Amino acid sequence: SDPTSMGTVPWPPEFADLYRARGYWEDTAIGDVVRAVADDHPERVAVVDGSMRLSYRDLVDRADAAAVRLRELGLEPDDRILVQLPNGWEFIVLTLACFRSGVIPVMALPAHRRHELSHLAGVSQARAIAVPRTLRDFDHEALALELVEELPDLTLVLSLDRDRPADGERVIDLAGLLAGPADAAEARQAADGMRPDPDAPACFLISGGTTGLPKLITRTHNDYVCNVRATSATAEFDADDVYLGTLPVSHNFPLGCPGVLGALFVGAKVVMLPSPEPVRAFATIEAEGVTVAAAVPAVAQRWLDHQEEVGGAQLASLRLLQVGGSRLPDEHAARVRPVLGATLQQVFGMAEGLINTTRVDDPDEAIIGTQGRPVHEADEVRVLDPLGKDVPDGTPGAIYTRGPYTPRGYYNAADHNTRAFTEDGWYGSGDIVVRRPDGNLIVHGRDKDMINRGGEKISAEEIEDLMYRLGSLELVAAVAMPDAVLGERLCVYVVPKPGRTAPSVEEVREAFDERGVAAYKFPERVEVVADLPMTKVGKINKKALREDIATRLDSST
Ligand code: J2J
Repeated sequence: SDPTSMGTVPWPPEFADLYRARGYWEDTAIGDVVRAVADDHPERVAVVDGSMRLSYRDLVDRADAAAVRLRELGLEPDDRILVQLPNGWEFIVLTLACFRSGVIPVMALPAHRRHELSHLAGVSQARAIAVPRTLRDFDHEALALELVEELPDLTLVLSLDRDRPADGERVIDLAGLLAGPADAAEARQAADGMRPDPDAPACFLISGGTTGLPKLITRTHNDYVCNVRATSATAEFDADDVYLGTLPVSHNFPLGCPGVLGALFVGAKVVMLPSPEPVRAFATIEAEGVTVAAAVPAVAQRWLDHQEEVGGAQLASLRLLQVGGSRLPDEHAARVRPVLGATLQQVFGMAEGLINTTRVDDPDEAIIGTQGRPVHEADEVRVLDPLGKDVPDGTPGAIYTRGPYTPRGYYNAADHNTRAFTEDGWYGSGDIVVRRPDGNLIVHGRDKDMINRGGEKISAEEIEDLMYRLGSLELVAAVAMPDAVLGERLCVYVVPKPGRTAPSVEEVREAFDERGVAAYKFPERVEVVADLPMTKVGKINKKALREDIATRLDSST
């Protein structure tokens, strides 16, 4: 039958029936949730982005008009559109238009380049790509047009230029597509007629996984609505909240945990910022009365330092700071309430599903020292030893999970699914956790070959493949090196081929840039060695290398 159901692993019927019977799955499309809020509060402000302010009515009317225009461009339900837009109102309207029309957005990052985009477009069989015309001196439109030449399914480029209409010949003007409707009632009726099946994919999120190139995670309307509602409950979101969207909004965390969608589900206001830089972020928090913001630990740390430096009451309205994506050191966690005057919510989540959070009224000890517990009563969590036996509370083990918003497989990845999921559908994230008797989890480490660079995930295997293509290397190992700001940075150990010299870190970075690799994946240190330590089973001993680089960094400071 259709390609989506072929590539997607459904929940077994007994689980689907249970989730539906209990009301965890509401059988409502995401677009209808927001439509209903807009009908109740049409005049409320939904989205603020610089001088642009969209009421709920404006927002849903624009989304409906855009849904109709997507259809007029020939995009059908289940067609994929690669979305690579910065944090702005346009991202929200386009995403809602997709949710209304059944066109599936593939959530790329602004930092992605040719290497990532061609992979994502290829795996998702994307028919369209939406980009800013240029951003930070990079010509996204030109790259998108090159990809159209190379990829048979990809035919449409939607280009966003806020200042002037994009050149209509080769590209579609995204600003025009997102303009309001000529006739709002007509657009709404047309969009209502496109309503997708709530069990169909709403969007494709990108895995921060461990194998070569990223996998796509299919999130259905039913599961994502459940995800948003459950995280909204633990963040205690309501209509008076003002959410600051400052992390790249195509990430699961700011998109739906509860994030932008959580705010729109309760009639709250979303404020979009292109960067979390503290001077502008603090001014925006003050001006818009922001109550909830989400940050990765590196951003939280910058905000803490900035507030200590400048003092003042700019953050008076901020009640909750969510921090997740990588481990927040306890000493910074302890500073959040005294310095920022906001409650900390630690968030240990994954685009694959399961979200854990501390609760607003938890004791400080739990808020500071744990990464929280599952947000939904139907989340199942097991902590297992290497033989697959449950470990007692207090003992580290690998986390496995199932639940109403944790899909049972990656998109079109049968082989990989057999490794990432158990036979009875438990997803193993590769995190090593300790569960306390009170249910709270502490992320203790991980058993996956990934570098977590300030919340951006880098697959070691992907980096090693890119390094081998340089041609001069016999052996390569990508490992995390400790960093005070980002937690981890990327270091590569290399053994040159006989008679060859190893490339310098500058040469490696240049080569990665030429291949069109996202800059956050550029190695930051190259260690040239004569050989690499091996484990007993003949694999490169990465643990030894991580310890080695930590010692080298220590002794050089
Ligand atoms: C330690 N490691 C963490 C934390 C994620 C909310 C928050 C984060 C993500 C996310 C997300 C961590 N402490 N607090 O999607 O909705 C690491 C773990 C995990 C991986 C998932 C959300 N929070 N991590 O980070 O899909 O290793 O999602 O398995 O990008 O990040 O990465 P990702």
